[in-house]
Amino acid sequence: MAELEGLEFGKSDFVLLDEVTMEQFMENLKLRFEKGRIYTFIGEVVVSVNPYKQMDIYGKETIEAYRGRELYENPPHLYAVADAAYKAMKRRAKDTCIVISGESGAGKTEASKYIMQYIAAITNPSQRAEVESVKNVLLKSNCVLEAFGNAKTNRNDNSSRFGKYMDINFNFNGDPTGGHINNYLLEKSRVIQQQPGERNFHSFYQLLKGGSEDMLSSLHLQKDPAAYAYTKEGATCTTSSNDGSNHKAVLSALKVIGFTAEEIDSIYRILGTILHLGNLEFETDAETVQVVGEESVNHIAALTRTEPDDVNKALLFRTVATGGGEVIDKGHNEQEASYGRDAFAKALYERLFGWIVSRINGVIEVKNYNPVLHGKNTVIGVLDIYGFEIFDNNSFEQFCINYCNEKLQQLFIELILRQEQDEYQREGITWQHIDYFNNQIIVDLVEQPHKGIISILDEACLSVGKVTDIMCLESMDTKLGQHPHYTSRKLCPTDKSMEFHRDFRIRHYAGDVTYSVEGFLDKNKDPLFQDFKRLMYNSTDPVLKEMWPDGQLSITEVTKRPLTAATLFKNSIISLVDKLACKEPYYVRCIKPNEVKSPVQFDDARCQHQVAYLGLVENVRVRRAGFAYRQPYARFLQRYKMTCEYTWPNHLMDTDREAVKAIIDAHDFQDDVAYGHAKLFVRTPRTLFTLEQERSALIPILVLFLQKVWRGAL
Ligand code: AD9
Ligand code: MG
Repeated sequence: MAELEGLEFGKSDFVLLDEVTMEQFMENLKLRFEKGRIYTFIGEVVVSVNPYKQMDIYGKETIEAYRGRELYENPPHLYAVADAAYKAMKRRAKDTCIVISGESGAGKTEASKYIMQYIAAITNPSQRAEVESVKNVLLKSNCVLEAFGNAKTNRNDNSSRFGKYMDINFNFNGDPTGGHINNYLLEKSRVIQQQPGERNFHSFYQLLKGGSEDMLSSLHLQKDPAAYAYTKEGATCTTSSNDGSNHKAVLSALKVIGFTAEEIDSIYRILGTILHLGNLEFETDAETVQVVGEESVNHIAALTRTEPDDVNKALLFRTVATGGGEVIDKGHNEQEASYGRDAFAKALYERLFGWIVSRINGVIEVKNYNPVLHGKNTVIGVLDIYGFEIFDNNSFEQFCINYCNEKLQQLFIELILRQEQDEYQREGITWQHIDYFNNQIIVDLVEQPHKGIISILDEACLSVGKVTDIMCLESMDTKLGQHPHYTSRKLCPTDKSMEFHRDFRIRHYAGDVTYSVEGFLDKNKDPLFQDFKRLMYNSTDPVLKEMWPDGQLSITEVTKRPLTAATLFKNSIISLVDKLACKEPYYVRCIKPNEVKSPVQFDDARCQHQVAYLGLVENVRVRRAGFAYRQPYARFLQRYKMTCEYTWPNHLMDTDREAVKAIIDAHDFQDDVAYGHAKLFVRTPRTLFTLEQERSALIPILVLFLQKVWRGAL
């Protein structure tokens, strides 16, 4: 067992602070960070500070120390939470989930990987081949998804540009039998444009820098990312990872997962297509728009297994149905053609990513599971989703990401703060109410039907006639002007930090964010000409065809207005929250110690801001005012009755509650517990720890005793 920490490392659980104040919380967090203790508990919640250096705390020995142990037996660690979630799942057949939150660069993705590694390490002791293969695919999928879904941003060299929720399924033995990945809102605008100093998705640079000569020449690509419009911005960025070796790792992971050689070939041909698309330009000659560079069109046709003439036509024309039911080809102007090209490139990448995820899901989905034969199939979900984002320029993507964080905060409030307080009331336990900010009002501001921002955006997108971003902003001003969490420059003319006719601001739970409305409607509508879809559907490459089933519709059949991007996102987040809400939640709250990726700097103001908006001090108050552990009387009695002479083997009292009281009194634990209507509430871990130890010591003696009874020796 790992040694419990000495006092020089601060308090390993914030619940043990002398006084629950922000000052003491920050002092403890800083002291622990400086002493290399990056994890601290708040009861069952782990607070993690990104160490920005490799730590020797994830090895086999540490895994063994946490395996099967109670939370309070070891120093705080991700493994303790992973083990708690696993135990709840295995012992009590509960579906559990581990929600990892924090802002960009705070360490969520790294934490999710350590958690998965831990679960993989402690399961399948008998090394059954089919379970090993599931584990392998689950672990390898990370490498592939990071290559295609992560990118270097100014805040994080390996920033996840999509949200990920992974369910791991377990059989009655507690071994993984499969899983399912849900991905949320890939930031596809990055495919065509990046902020200064940022890169496109890793996959492009990995291909260019790590692809073999043969591969690159078959894709008609040269090695230099500066040669391509879509990767030029990031060509000179330095990153901590090695694109070349990562490319090899991704290729090998794809093979291990089960992608066929043809599929892998299709994936890289799609990446090549996107790079060639980015280099296409258009010119107008005698009022006719043409593509500059026939060669690129030929490459695109060859890589997508289509005809050059068809590629050319899709780039330059749009099929439209006239009012009279006639179908005509309408030529683009240069601007429309460039817009179409970029929309096509984004859609190609987005569908590729979605297809990769569904292909992985096909491999890991639980097959032939018979609950009668195999027992209940339980699940641990791991959520690693983009954290709250504030950039200099915040657009539609930040709006969606921050809305998602509002929803998750709401779930946290629901599950940890409100439910806890409600339960004390229900159980008749004396309880002092703790105030916390309930962000439901901001969630409503965004998602309320008819009134919320998403509804107003959708209305603008779906209305007939040209509605501009500015008109939409005016509509928001009119409808939301009175809302305490909404403002715009027009509503607050003196506020020079916003621009007239462009910016609006939301007072989020995590701070104020000013969004520029420019491009909102277009990103929300997310249009793609049907001609591109048809082009891809008619490809002779079965993989591409599979990605574009909607391409089989002719223009006259495409009448239904598709759901907007914001509504699709909202629906997916609501369903995610539903999925999480029905599981027993475990939380990892990640904190980014500084903006410069330094392993030694603890920026007090930045950290305090995060602690404040994550609601951690309130979390400690609720936890401390209350009781960290609770158990129905019958279950408590069943487990610990052997530790007390009045209850073993059976008690003679009127109720289980009285019997439980007898156990508590016999151990002198009265001050640490409270008696609810149906449950016993325990304040600190020490009580349970002592009972557990006594129980473990008694079990072998009892077994011996019972064996003798059976043999008639007694
Ligand atoms: V984002 O919202 O996807 O932009 P994350 O996921 O919160 O963000 P990530 O896990 O990618 O952040 O961590 C950022 C970097 O911090 C990693 O690339 C590591 O270099 C570093 N990091 C994070 N956690 C650890 C750790 N436990 N040990 C060592 C770490 N380094
Ligand atoms: Mg991440």
